[in-house]
Amino acid sequence: MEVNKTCFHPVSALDYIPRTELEQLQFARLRRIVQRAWDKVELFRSRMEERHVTPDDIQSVSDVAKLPFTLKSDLRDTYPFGLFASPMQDIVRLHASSGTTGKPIVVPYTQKDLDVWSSVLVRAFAACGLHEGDVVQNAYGYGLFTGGLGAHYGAERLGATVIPISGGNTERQLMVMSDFGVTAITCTPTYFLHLIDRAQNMGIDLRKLPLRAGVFGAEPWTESMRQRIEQEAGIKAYDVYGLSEIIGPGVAVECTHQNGLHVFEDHFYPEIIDPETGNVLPDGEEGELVLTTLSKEAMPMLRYRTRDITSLSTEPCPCGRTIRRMRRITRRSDDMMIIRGVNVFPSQIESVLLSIENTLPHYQIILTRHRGLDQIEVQVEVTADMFGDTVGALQSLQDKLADAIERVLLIRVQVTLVEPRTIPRSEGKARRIIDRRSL
Ligand code: DLL
Repeated sequence: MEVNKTCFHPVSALDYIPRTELEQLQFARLRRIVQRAWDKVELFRSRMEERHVTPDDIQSVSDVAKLPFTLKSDLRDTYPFGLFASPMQDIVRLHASSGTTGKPIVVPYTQKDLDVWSSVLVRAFAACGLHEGDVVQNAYGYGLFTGGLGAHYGAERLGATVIPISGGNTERQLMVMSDFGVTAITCTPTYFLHLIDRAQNMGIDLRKLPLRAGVFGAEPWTESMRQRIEQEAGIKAYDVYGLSEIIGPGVAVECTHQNGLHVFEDHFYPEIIDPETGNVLPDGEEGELVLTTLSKEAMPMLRYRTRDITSLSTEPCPCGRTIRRMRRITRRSDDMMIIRGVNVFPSQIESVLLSIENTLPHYQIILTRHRGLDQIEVQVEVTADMFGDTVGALQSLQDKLADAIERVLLIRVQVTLVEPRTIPRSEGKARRIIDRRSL
């Protein structure tokens, strides 16, 4: 296949590597990482011993399936440094992410890990059509969250001019965007929607600015959100995926064809499993994404269960990249709500809301329990002019939404229409579900 290298950066060559060579590289790296995990991390060694597996049992890439899974709870149970495979003097950076309890999980990097991280982000940005000379407004949060510093070093290494503005202070974001010749932005998709909102309020037309691309991730978003962003800001919106336990942003990214995220498989080996049985599923089937780091020194991860639901595709992409693609992640195996016995995913509600006119992409799902019965209320912002309309118009929109949601979820929900900007905004990930059922 003809390789379209219009957005090519030298490190991107690995994106186009023939698959047989890729597999050899993956195999060599897998053997090394399994040996490292065995030698340096007590938990990995004991888990492997329980399964009667040693590093010598890894004779091909598919032997990864012989290895035990690693769970978020393993990081919690070994908090803070129990899974580290490098001594502290070799660790040059620590980040952290929320755990399942009060304590965060801690992720370490050696200098080489940081180099790998920047290199995958260079490949990610290049895949989105960014290049040397771009002016990148990095509105991911700086700090323990991996988004800010991760994207920062990647964009710098790409040769872009980076504006390390971090999240928040929306008016200043818009001033910088208007005055500094910003050509690309990185932040969560919901925060960008908020920027669009505020820009409209301040009379700024984002479509008239040089801004041409956004690299959005850190939370699930939908095709309808992409359409709104692209139309209202006049940019191309790309999806970037990652997680702290593996490296941070830069595990997978869309190319300019916007049809699935290419996984940087030479560093992160993906598998899809059935979340119930743990069995590996073939490419094309939907299940839980499991990732094994192939080069991480400070904290190798063996078969980390991400809880993110997706599928892998080996279909060739018109961009010519040989690395596999994963479908965008719209749900996790653990954000499922069970409401009156029915499984409900917030992304299902979101796509209904966005498909109906006069709604804004800001909503919250509030779960309560009344006399043993789960109640679900969906609060959604609607355009300001709806409130200037008759009560009848509001009522009919409310009914229309409730009907549309019922058709998808098979349960009746209470829909409450609220005025624009009443739902609390987040500078990072939007808080979509408020579960008051246990109170
Ligand atoms: O969110 C890393 C990141 C930063 C990714 C900036 C992209 C951009 P964590 O805080 O550890 O790391 O959260 C990881 O967020 O398991 C997914 O459930 C979710 N997530 C991340 N990116 C996406 C995405 C960062 N593009 C968790 N689509 C992951 C859907 C995403 N979900």
